[in-house]
Amino acid sequence: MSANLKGAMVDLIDVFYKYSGKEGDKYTLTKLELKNLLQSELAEFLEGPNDAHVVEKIMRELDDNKDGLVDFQEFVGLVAALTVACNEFFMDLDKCGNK
Ligand SMILES: [Ca+2]
Repeated sequence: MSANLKGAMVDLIDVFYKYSGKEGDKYTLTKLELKNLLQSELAEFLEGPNDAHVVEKIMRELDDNKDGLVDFQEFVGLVAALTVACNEFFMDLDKCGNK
């Protein structure tokens, strides 16, 4: 797998619009669209993504401007937080000499 930042950025945009275009405004995620995205793309990162309360909680945390929708900027906040968490996880592994 080749890694490049530009490709990762394009992928991030592609993934967002793949889900945001399903219903309502195609530039924002509704709660249902967010739920589908979390279940399909990030199930292994999230505890109980099938749980309605979990989706509700994530939605509330992401929805900075409180309009009941998650726009791309709000979505990127989630991805950045998860990426930082992943990085810390791998740095810990490194410390343990498991890498
Ligand atoms: Ca919003």
